[in-house]
Amino acid sequence: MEKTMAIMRNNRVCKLLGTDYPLLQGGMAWVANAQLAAAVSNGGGMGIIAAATMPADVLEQEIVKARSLTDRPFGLNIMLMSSTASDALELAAKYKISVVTTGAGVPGKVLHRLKPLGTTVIPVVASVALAKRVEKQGADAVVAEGMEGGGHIGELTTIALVPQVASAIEIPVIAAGGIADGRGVAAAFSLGAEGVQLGTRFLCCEECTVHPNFKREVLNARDRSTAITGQSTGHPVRCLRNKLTVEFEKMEKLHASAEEIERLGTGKLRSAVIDGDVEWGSLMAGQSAGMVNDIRPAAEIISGLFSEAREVLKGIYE
Ligand code: TUI
Repeated sequence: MEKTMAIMRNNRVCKLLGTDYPLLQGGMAWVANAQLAAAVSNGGGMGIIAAATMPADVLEQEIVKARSLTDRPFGLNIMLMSSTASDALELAAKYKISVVTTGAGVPGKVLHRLKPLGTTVIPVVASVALAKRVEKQGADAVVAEGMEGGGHIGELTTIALVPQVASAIEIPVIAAGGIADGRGVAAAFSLGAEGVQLGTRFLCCEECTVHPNFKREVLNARDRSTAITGQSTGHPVRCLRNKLTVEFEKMEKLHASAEEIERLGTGKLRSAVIDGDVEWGSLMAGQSAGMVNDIRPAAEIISGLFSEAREVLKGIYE
């Protein structure tokens, strides 16, 4: 690793996370398990286990497994809309997880419970208002996630959100949404971010256990391969287009009830990730899927992102 890279020297995110690179892996539900988190942490980033809807005993096993796979710190993502969020919170406390990210909601409870224990808490935000609120509540940094990202998303794009959040708060901002290569990393730093979070790129790393059919769909994706569904229910989700997203679109056009629409989505992420059902499963992925064209080890992806970012930034100023 080149220790002299300017964006890593005295970088507040590296210091906060205790990592070589200012990079977090996205907390992808059903995907971000111990194996992926350990691979990212071993590669010099911050690997994250997604608690998502995991029952407490399964999550506990993943935490123990990750500890056996890496000596480096790893984190836990708590999806605030999940019914198992409070179990995940207690496990984060029990295992003294060093870094906790939150998503899809307002993380007041998480901050209140974990800050006194010394946990580094990094909420994912999709607005300036929430960024300011969590800073006041003691958050250590925020991930500002644009709607280019996969899964549950907000309204603003990364290019509009990140600089507005960076101007509004003092704590470090980590950019997410649409970043999958060194050009995206360079852009994020230009927008005022001091770190990046990537999800979709890590779907196609060697250590990711997502079903090979899902990986193939990401590799085959183009610029317009994703769609947003669930806007009418207030829970917009970005996925790769397939029979499921077409059915969602039909139902939303017919003004189906929120319950009917939510019912159509139930269990579909699991069937995509575990069973490899690429027709009717929920292929949550971001717009950067069109840039993901190979399957490489996580460590190689991470070092490549930052060496490419360096070349991009050097090239612009030469
Ligand atoms: O959380 C995510 N992405 C996710 S969670 C997830 S699990 C899932 N499974 C089945 C169906 C739906 C979801 C899949 N993808 N990203 C972090 C994120 N958080 N993006 C946007 C937000 C967000 C949005 C609004 C955070 C806070 C928020 O606050 C609302 C408010 O009142 O300000």
